Formats: sequence, structure tokens, C-alpha cells
Amino acid sequence: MSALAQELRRRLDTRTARVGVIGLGYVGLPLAVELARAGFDTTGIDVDPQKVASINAGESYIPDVPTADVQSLVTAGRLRATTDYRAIADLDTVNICVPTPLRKTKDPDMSFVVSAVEAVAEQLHPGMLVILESTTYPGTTVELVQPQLERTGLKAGADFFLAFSPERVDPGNERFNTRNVPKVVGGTTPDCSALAAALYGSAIETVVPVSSPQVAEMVKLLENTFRAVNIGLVNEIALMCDNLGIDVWEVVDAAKTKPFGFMPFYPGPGLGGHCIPIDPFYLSWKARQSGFEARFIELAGQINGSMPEAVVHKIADALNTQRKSLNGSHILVVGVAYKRDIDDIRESPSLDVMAVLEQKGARVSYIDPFVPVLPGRAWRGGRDLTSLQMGPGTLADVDCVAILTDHSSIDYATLAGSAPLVVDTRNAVKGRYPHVFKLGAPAEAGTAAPSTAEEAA
Ligand code: SAJ
Repeated sequence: MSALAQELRRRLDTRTARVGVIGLGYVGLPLAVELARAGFDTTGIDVDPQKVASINAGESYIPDVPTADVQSLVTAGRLRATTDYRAIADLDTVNICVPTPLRKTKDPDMSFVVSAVEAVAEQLHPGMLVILESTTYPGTTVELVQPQLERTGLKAGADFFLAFSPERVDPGNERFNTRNVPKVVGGTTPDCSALAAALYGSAIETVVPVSSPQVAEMVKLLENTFRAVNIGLVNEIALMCDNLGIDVWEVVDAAKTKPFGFMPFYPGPGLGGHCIPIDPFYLSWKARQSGFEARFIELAGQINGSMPEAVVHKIADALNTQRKSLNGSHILVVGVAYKRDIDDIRESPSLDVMAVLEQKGARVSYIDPFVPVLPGRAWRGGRDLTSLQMGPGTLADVDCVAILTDHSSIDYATLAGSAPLVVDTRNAVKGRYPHVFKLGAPAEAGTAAPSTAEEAA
């Protein structure tokens, strides 16, 4: 190891290194807290003055980070936050945890990473360790970040140290957290890998060094593409089962009894969240740059993207059994968050379903205990909505209940018992009822309304 690397290693081992985290969201804040808890003097940096003020007031705005933890670390002088990027000049290490969204064209939007790296470059000094955590296409660290930093004249691996380490934060997961989820890390040189591993090793139980930043970047994309493709597969199986009159939920439950070589995924109204719908397109974009067409990713995207329309058709078909049209019907959507028991509506397929229902003339309302208000621009319905409360009168003028996200706190048996019609996309209603239509399962016999007066007689 060079003298610079040895000195940084000493500071890491003795917890005297001054560490920093850029981007204090659901990834950055938990990481900053773990580094401060490990004994480092930790500085959080964010463009949002509200986040900075909350942290310095000892308050957490991330549900997975207890305010008490922030309070005690700030009081101990171990954690602070600032909007001033010049603070980087005093840091020995900095982790970049800023968003990497997709543009409308499904191309990567690297603007947040570029501006964060630019800020680091302005303050870069010999002996610094820079780690990118933002999910991105393989090659970002070496092809984009390294040249941007080396324009200072300093060289990665010799004057400063550079690595990539994918974030594996699963918001709301009570079992897995920043400390106990293994951390993959790949440096541009062996010294870079060793120093990044030493930093994480101080705060995280298991560190998994890999040979390069590209491998580490690809690990994350494989993890999330695996999910997107398998969700797309089970959604296609559900559409097949709809046609074949087979209950896909029963099929998956039986398939998961296989103790090896199988992992259950479940059908749904589409693919929401800020990871799974986004990350695979970073990979397919990069593959396309080298002339390779990532067909699984594109196909999964098409299937998952078609699910909201499939759900609307299911609702129309269900109304049809009661001689009702979508146009003019009141549809109560249950669950607008993108997955169970969280309040995040980013990319939620529920919003797509609601927008299409509105376009087709249905009157849309919703219930979601985690999302009290829904701005019109969020669901493209042109008006702000507020979550209804479940009560005796709630369903009085409802023509169909559409269960799109199956929050645990809702009593689906009572809901199904008092609703005239239910479309269930999450198998939330246990059992089979003539008026409950499940995604990927046959309607119960005897549901068709009488088609002639004689039959009705
Ligand atoms: N979904 C299905 N069927 C499934 C699983 C998910 O329709 O079987 C839908 C969800 O409803 C949601 C979307 O897919 O709309 C994404 O769900 P997710 O369970 O993948 O949850 P995310 O988006 O919060 O993914 C995160 C990811 N974490 C990181 O990227 C660090 C992912 O890697 C995790 O595996 C996932 O949480 C998790 O396991 O909870």
C-alpha cells in the first residue's frame, strides 16, 4: 500500500477519519447514521435545507431511522449535516448516494451523479476515498466518475481512492437493514477496494469485495433485473391462467413448496417503486451502447407495463356481469402505494389504473391508510383526492372495489362482504366468491347476469 493509502487505512482503523455522505435519502441517512455509530465524525451533505435542518435538530425523516438515533449522534457531536459542499474539503471519505432516475425516453438521468461528483472534484485532495453508491449502468465509475475526478490532476488509485458499492436498502424491511445486509464493493485498484472495504467493515457486518467497480455495478443490476423479469414472468402466467381458467395464486402457492430451484413471485397490477422499474433500463441502455439488445428486460418491461390496462379490462368485465359500464361507474381503489405497508407512490401502477379509469369515464376514489392525500398531478386525474375511511357508508354508492395494493391493516373479508363487486389483483380476499374477480383466476360459476328476460324470470 502507498503511504497515502496506509495513512487513510490508519485513520479508518482508528475511527479518526472524517467521513461524509452526499444525498441524505432512504440510502444516505441510514448509512451516515451507521458510520457515525461506528465512531466516525460524520458529515451529511444534501441540497435540501429541510433535510439538513431536521438532522441538525436531531430528527429523522426516514421511517427506518429512529429519531432517537439521530438525536443521540448529533448531541454527541458525531453527526451533522450541511448544504455546503465545501465541507468535503475537510473529509477523508465521501459516499455519493444521490438519485439515478430515468428520463422519459427511458435513458439514464445521470445529472444528480454528475453534479455531486463535480462538487467532490472541486474539493478533492490527496488521500481521499470516494465511493459511488447510486444504482447505475456498469462502467459509470470508471468511464464517468474517474475522468471527472482526474481532471483535477489527481490520479485514482495513487492520489485518491475510488470504488463503487451498490445500495441494498429495502425501505420498511424490519429484518434487513444497512448494518446486516452484506455490502458488495469494487475499487478501481486493490488499494481502493481494501480501503472501501475497511470503511464499510467498520459499520456493516459483512463486506463482499469484488474485482472492479463494473462488477459491483452489475451485481446490483442483476439483482433487480432478476426481480423485474420474474415479476414479468408471473404476470404473463397470470394472464395465461385468466385465459385457461386456472387459479394462478393456487399454482404459485403449490410451486413454492419446491424446496430448491424456485422462488415465488406474485402477479400484480404492474411494477412500482424507484428501483425495479428503473434499474433494468440502466442495464439495457448500456448493453445497447455496445450493440446488444437486452430482450428479457424489454419484454418484462412491456408485460409489466401492460398490467394496468389488463386490470382496467378486468374491472370492465366484472362490471359487465352486472350490466354496468365503466363509464359512469364509481370505482373505489384500495391501495395506491407501490407495495404493501409503505407510503411510497413512486411509479405505483395504482396511479396508472386510476388515470385510465378516469379517462374512460369512471368516477375514481381511493382508500390508502399510508397515503392520506393524492395530488391530481400524481395520478394524472386532474383533481386532488383524499383517502376515504372504511366505514358503514363508504361503499354505499360504489359499483366496484379494486384492490391494487394489499396493505395489511385493511379487513378484506369485511370489504368483500359489503362491496357489490370486487376486483382483487393481490389475492387479498381469501376464498372465492361470485362477486370477487381475481387477477389470474377464473370467475366463480354463476356470476354471469341473466342474459334474457326468460333467464331472469
Ligand atoms: N411486485 C409484484 N410481484 C412480486 C414482487 C413485487 O408485483 O412478486 C411488485 C411490487 O408490488 C412493486 C414492485 O413489484 O410494485 C417492486 O416491488 P419489490 O418487492 O421489488 O420492492 P422494491 O421496489 O422496494 O425493491 C426493493 C429493492 N431493493 C433494492 O434495490 C435495494 C429490491 O432489490 C429488493 O429485492 C426488494 O426491495 C425487496 O425484496 O423487498
